[in-house]
Amino acid sequence: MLKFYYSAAPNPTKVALFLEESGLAYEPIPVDTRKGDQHKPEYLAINPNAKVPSIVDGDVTVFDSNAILLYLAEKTGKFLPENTPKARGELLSWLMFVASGVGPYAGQAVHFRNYAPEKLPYAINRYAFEAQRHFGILDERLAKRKYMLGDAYTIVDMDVWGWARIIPNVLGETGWTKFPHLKRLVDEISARPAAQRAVALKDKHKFKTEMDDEARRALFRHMAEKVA
Ligand SMILES: N[C@@H](CCC(=O)N[C@@H](CS)C(=O)NCC(=O)O)C(=O)O
Repeated sequence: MLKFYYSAAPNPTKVALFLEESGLAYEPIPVDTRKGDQHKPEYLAINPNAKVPSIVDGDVTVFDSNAILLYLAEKTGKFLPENTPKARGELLSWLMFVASGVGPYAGQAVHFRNYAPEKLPYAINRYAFEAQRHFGILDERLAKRKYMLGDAYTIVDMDVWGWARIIPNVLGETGWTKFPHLKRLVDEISARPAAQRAVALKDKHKFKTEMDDEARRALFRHMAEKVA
């Protein structure tokens, strides 16, 4: 059975959404990143980047959430747009936009807002600004169409949902006010039974919740090494 290495964080949760939506049988395997499971040799053999999510599907290993979404969509033939060069161009563009823009900027915005040991106004504002700018681009697109690629719910919507559902963590409590169209999409997806199962998946295992020294050592390894 397909093995799904996960935690409760945004990138694994969007893959959990696909797995739940598609009905693929899978075994969820917890990777407790606050305990440092991502750095264990057995996990590094699956994902040398020491992050979640990853999947092992028979003799196929895939890591990085966007690669996994595309792999699973192509494997099942589900949640893809029509098979034309134009639609595929849009699919790849928006998947990469989320992978290289939305995810990294939102992640760093959360880091500097909530976890950095010093509150650095420059860093907080830079990442919040860029996260807000990326969410704004999604919102503008969703003002003109029901889903990211048009009339059909696809892996791009799942990808967007994974990060947009935590907008209050990224931009603060008033974060939603500027993105009514994105909020409409997130609310619609969050109400789906598959999304509720994806969010509840974390309760199948006990994940550490404390952000203590062990967690900081595992997640913020730069704190122990001066590079620049
Ligand atoms: N590009 C990767 C990023 C994965 C990533 O950053 N995962 C986070 C959770 S959302 C993680 O594993 N954090 C633990 C760590 O950084 O040690 C993807 O899209 O899957």
